[in-house]
Amino acid sequence: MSDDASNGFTTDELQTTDVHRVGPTLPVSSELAAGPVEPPASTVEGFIEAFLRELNYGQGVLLSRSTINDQYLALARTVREYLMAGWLETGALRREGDRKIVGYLSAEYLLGRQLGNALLATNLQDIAEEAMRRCGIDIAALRAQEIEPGLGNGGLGRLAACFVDSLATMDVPCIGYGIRYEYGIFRQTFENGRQVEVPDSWLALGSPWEFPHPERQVRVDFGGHTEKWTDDQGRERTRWVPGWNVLGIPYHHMVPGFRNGTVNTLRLWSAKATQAFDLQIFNSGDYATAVRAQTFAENISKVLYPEDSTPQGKELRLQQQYFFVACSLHDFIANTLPKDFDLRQLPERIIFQLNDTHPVIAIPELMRILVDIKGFDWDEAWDITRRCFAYTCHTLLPEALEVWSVELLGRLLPRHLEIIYQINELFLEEVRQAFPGDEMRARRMSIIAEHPERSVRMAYLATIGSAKVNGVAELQSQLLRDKVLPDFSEYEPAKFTNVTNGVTPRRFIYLANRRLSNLITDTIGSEWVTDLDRLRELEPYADDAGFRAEFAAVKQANKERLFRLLSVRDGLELPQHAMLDVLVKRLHEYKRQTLKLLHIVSLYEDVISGTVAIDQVVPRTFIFGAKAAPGYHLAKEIIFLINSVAATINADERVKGVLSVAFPANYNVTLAEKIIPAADLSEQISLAGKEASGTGNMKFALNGALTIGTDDGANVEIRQLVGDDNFFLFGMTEPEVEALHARGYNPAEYYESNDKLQRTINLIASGHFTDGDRALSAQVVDNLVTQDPFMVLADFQSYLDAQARVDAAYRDPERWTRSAILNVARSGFFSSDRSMRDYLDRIWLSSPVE
Ligand code: 26W
Repeated sequence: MSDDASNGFTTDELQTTDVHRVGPTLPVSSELAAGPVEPPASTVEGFIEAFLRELNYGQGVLLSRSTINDQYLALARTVREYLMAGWLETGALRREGDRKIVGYLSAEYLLGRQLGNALLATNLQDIAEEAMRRCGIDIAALRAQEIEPGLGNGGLGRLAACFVDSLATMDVPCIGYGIRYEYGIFRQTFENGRQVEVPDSWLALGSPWEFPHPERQVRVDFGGHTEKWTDDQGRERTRWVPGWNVLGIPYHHMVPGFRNGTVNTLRLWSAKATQAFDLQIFNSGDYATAVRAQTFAENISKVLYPEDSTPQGKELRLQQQYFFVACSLHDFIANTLPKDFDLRQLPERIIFQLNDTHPVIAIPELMRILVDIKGFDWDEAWDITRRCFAYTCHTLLPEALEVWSVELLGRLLPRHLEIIYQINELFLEEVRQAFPGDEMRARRMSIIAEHPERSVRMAYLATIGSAKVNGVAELQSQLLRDKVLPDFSEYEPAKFTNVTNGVTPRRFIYLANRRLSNLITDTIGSEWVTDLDRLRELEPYADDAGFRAEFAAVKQANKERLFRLLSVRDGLELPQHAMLDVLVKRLHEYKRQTLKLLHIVSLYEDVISGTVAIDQVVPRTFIFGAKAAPGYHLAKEIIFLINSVAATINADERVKGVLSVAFPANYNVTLAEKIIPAADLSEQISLAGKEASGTGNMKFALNGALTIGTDDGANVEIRQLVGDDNFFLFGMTEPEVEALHARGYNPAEYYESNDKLQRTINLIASGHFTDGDRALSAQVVDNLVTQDPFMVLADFQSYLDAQARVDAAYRDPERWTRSAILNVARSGFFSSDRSMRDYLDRIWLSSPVE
């Protein structure tokens, strides 16, 4: 085996930066802490000392002169110190051991705030709070100072964050790899009811949670062409002669396990211009041009694409994907494995989990490393590669399946395109052998699509190049096999499996809902935090009136906390004693926010038309939270309409205190942690067969909300577990949806034949909510009545009927609370710890370290 050094991992021309810090020794005034104490003692006094040291010597200010930001940064760095020994130890164990490591490859991590989680993991919550109090600081103000790293769009990014939390808590060796976007998901504001996007400068006030390692930079190549050459054994080889390159700088984040001493690493890559870039391409002696070149390179990690499920096929996005994947593979092979590692053993040391298709270019990249650089034969390299990857598919929408045009891929990554062609050729040969004469099948299964333009189907490449393929809930995994990848599942049935998603109970119960956590722990002990099946032990308490009263009091207190926040944050004044009915998720037609809107308007119309007396209406407060992709026009029109309906209803004296609608801007993880614990009713109302899993649905159930939902995604499993009596099911099933499609769906028929639906839509169309301007609601209305691609009108009546059952149940508070308790007690399955066990058993084929 020979190394081709011209095109690999040479860093000899790159400077490294060795940094070391020398601490001060002389106290300057009585306000200063004494010299460094190590390790920080887990006492209030020890914590204060460490905090003041960070404030003085880290941040460079005196307590009396410090800003909230100074205090926040010092507090964060103090907590960090408590994690440091565990981090160093975990790292050393990983390097020395020979255990299989999970390399989680994800373009998104929607982490949420870090301070609370770090305090929780270290069990320092009470100590830190008391320490701050003694310093005259309200810790809540410091918590509020943190801008959450919003490095993801929604479900997929949040799932990645839950998974790395669980792996650390379960002591599973894992490196999370991703991109350090300088700007995460945009901040949403409303102007006259319309969404306006503001850049999310989450790094503006400094991030104490990241550790930059410029000395561990990696060079990533792009463009150029390929050449053939003959090695000293007479074999024909290929070399990539790139056109330009950038540097990847790793930023390390701690991923602490829950009080187990394990701290795994999240490694996020930031792009930096290389000198080579400036010189080779743009060296015209023109400073402005040179700087432009730098900007070009650094754009790669500048901003998260806010498109959720509609890939635009943009060049920069492919650059992002290859950039982080190339950095990550290099990092693992060159820096994490021992120098003399035999790469034939690679599948024993790593499994790269592909979080959707975004990192799938890693498959040809590993082939390139093995074949072109390390000199492996193709067949041996392919055998290794296929055992190093596993692919998770997170969607059922055809438009969300990524494809890259051959033209673009060939221009940006010419060698990778050749490798993809080769993979495809050999694969199709196998298929033809297995199904002689079935040329149509071979064409269907080709990685290369011919129409509408020649392009690379990344889901096919992922499936062919992976040891396992999984969906994220039972129903979606079945549909994945039957509808999305039927030829592949027929060809290799054993490759396909399901792992139902989960959420971390640390963040979404313990941190977000302290009151409920305390009640649970007082009742069944604290083991549930890392063994969520233990929640079952709460079941008998559903019949205990005393427990129900305490449970209901927790819910009420959470509502009041939320209302205080929404009052300060959004100027919203909400009634204290209405049912809290919540729909929070990305804005998308398939998620059917418009169905919820029709329900609200129908209730309102009932009252103002005199059909229903106001005292017959169960008081409800509706909460929406949703960001729309900036280029998704109809989604933005829907946001405008929700805001218009909210403004009209909230201002109408006829329904005051009975119907209220709140749409706080900028729904994110931080806000979710406040809204979910307060919710009574969880809306999971996607068209059956469209939502892959959903994870918000799990968070609500675990926090004691009842679900009204369709038979879609993980709703199916939630209903099976909590029982039909504790779940409000409505709508068509997936086969019914298919059948209606096949018959030919005509929404107008539903409009014509349902009087209530007609009155509801007519009220919206009349301009009642838009100051009489009918044009302002026309796009949404016309879309519903004439197209309705997600069959809102077809499910309308069934939804209303289910909502009537909700009202009836809510009128009986004891019955409602009983159901809510049973939802908590029976949802332990939805811990992401269980998801991780499933991945270990079915996909990664290794068990956690002791
Ligand atoms: C722009 C390209 C693109 C394509 C697909 C961006 C993002 C996607 C994702 C697949 C969208 C996504 O977040 N999917 C969600 O993944 C969650 C975690 O598995 C599921 O719970 C949601 O049902 C699914 O929509």
